Amino acid sequence: MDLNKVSIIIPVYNTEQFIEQCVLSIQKQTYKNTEIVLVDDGSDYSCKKVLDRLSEINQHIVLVTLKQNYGPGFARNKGIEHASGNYIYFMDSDDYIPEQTIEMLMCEIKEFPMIRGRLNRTYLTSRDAIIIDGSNQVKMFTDRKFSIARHSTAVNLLIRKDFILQHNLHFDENNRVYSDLSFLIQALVEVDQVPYLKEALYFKRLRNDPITSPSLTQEESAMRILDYLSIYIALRGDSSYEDAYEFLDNHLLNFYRADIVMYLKNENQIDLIFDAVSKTLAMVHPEVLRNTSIIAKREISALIRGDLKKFKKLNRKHHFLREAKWGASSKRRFAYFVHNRIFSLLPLKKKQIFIESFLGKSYSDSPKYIYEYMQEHYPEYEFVWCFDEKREIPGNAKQVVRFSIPYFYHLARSKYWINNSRMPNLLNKRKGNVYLQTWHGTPLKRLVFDMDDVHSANPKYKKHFYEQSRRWDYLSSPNGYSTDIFKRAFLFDKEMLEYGYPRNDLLVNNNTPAEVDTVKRKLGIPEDKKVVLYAPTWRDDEFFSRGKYKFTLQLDLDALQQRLGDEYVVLLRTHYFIANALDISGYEGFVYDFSSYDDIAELYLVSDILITDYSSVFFDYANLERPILFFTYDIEKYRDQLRGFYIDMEEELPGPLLYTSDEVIDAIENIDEVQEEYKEKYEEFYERFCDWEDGQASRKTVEHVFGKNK
Ligand code: C2G
Repeated sequence: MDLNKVSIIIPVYNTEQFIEQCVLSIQKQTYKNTEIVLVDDGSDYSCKKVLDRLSEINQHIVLVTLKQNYGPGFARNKGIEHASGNYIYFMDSDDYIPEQTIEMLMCEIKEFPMIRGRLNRTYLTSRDAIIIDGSNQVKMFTDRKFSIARHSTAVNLLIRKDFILQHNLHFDENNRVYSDLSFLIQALVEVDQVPYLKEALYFKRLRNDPITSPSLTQEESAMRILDYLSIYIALRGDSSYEDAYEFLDNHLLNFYRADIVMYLKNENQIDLIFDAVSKTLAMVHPEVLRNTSIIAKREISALIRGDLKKFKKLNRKHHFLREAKWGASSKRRFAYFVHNRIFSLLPLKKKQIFIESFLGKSYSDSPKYIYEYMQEHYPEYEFVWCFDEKREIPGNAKQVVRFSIPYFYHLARSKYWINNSRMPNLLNKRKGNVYLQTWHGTPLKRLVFDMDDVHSANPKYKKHFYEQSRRWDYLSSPNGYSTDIFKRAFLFDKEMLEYGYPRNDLLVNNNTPAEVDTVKRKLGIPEDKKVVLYAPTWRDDEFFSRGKYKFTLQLDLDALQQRLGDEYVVLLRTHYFIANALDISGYEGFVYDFSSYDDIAELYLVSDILITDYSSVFFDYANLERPILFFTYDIEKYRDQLRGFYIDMEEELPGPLLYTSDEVIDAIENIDEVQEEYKEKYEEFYERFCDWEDGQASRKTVEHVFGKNK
């Protein structure tokens, strides 16, 4: 018999998106004597197909198929029955391990019945091993051995099979989310100590999309809480686990503080779990309860007594106190607290509009054009503009600085919100508030729920986006193509305003030589030179910190100046997320940096040629029917790793893809030929994306939301 074989047990339920990577990470292990027991727990056809294919090509896979979905506890028990190795190792099907994990654990298990490695939570699809300190020091858990069960998961645990059989260890088959806890407690009461090796890593995937594809523990439901309570009751009521009682009691109290309290914040949910929580807490040893805070003690005592009325009263008061405590911890939090708890109680101002563009960074985009239209035609409305600093703008709007107390005050009191990007997720939307979301571009790059991995600085992007977009009442769409994508990628099902973009009215109404000259003078650029505008987008993986992205200029300004300087000037315009300034010293009179200029629409108007990459700017610029070049030096990375696109860049764009500065310059020198070559594609593109723009989008949008003005 092969004494050193490790059977890796993986229950699988509809994780076709992740399972291949999980298996691949096992194939790459430096420890080769393994078998993979995949237990298909009643998955759908598409996942079954992946499992069949995997087991066909890998002779180390044992595929066990269950007729229906029994849950991970049953599946893991079945896996143990089918395992032929002397050692068992547990994984979840959406996780993966670095190459040396199994080898390290096998090296250090020695005579112990089991050994545990470290969990590392990640939002990413692939990560390299993190070398911790390289010393491979085993830590022995003796008095605190139960803390091995702290995360309620058996993954990254290597355990002898004969130990499992000898003690009849099994996973709870009735519990969907917390079945591992029973297995771990049964195992831990049988040993005096457990070795732990922090170098033996395991990557536990946090799903970046807890909305459409939550993992079991991401489900926010009464069911998950009731599952937890039932496993606690089963274990705590069994005298063979007496050694674990103190650990279990503390575990329950932590669960109470982290999960139950949050769930009960919504008062409508109290009745759903009150009795179960009450019964469970009554089992906790009074000595353990003594260590909790006064707030928790009071609540728990009402719960244990089953006094629902008292509990509801305390719950309300305590949530207020918890929020106040949170609010006292920083200036910004205090402002949120005051907004949600105080300003939101004041009456709504029915004719007040709170308006913002690009996170308060500029006076621009559709909000600007809606504002200017309403200034003229709807004078009875009052506006509060939000900026990051005070600005000169037309009209008589109030101005507030983003995140200041007046900002929160006016947000709470304005009946209407108009915004082209996102509002902070900690804000409560009031009953009666009407939110017009104008968004800021026809999508080329995949958006929110159409994205797989999220590489940007905020890994909770999808969840936050979902919560924020639930507040939108109206969404502007520039074309039919965008309507379809917005519905799907934003999970938006309220009113779509299909009138084109208010921000593009200028391009339709003011595209005359006289207007162009006026804007050129305003910008301070030569009227006798042609203009090239370079407006690239941002890169998700290049950032200093959240919201502060980096951009490195790849255009060779020397070469551009040498070959084009007599005829052209270049306007540089980085995306509003870009935090670093570009160095253009030495190019005065040829290169102009308009990165912090308010409104890009005015830059479009004066430009003879646009160069961009994956930015939505070209969809708008195409309204002018002028030439567009795509400087896509990093297209492979951008398309294949970072975002992925909705349209086929090679086939459908109205201009050429260029990869070097020389190619860009050649194209500009031969711009007439380029235009001729792309004529047909440009026409098709224009029809598909610019068709709705008739210069009336501001009016139509405003009339839809605010009604026609008599
Ligand atoms: N923008 C700009 N200057 C740039 C790039 C963009 O002023 N150099 C403005 C344009 O109005 C553009 C908008 O910001 O349409 C959005 O920029 P994108 O580069 O397309 O990137 P992003 O902000 O990620 O939005 O559906 C659209 C997508 O969400 C893209």
